Amino acid sequence: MIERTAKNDRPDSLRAMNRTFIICKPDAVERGLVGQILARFETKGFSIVAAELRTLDADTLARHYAEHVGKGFYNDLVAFMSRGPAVVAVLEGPEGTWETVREMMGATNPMKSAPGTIRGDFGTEFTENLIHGSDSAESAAREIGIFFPELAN
Ligand code: RTP
Ligand code: MG
Repeated sequence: MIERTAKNDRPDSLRAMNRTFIICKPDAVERGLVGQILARFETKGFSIVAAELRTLDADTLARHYAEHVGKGFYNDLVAFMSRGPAVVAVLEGPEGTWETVREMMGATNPMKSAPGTIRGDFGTEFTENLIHGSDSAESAAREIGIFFPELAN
């Protein structure tokens, strides 16, 4: 027999779930904004299935930001991302959660991010833009594998 949950009245086995990976970057930790950032995702209805305060090293960042290695901003990005602890986390919600998380983050440049988004409400700096979120289902799987290998499929 399949159990139904009060929350959605659908069998859990039939409900397509999606996990995505986020980082509350070191500026978010320094500024004491992690609680507010995570609260937005929880209020939206996403679940935190893993979260840890972690200082990221250059090797891990090179894997995570492989697409940016060698770009003009890369050294500044690594210096920023490794200068203090970040909060790495995995969020779970319905299919397409990664995309909604990206919408809630706002555009990469906080000066161009819409009000109501995390970057739009909390930031002004291009590199120090508070939050990372996976940019596709494939990226989410890859990044969860880097940071939380115990959760990888
Ligand atoms: P993220 O990967 O961190 O979620 O950000 P994103 O997709 O919105 O932007 P992406 O193009 O992947 O860039 C990664 C991070 O590098 C920094 N950056 N600085 N100064 C610059 O020109 C520049 N360009 C990118 C930002 O921290 C950006 O989030
Ligand atoms: Mg990106």
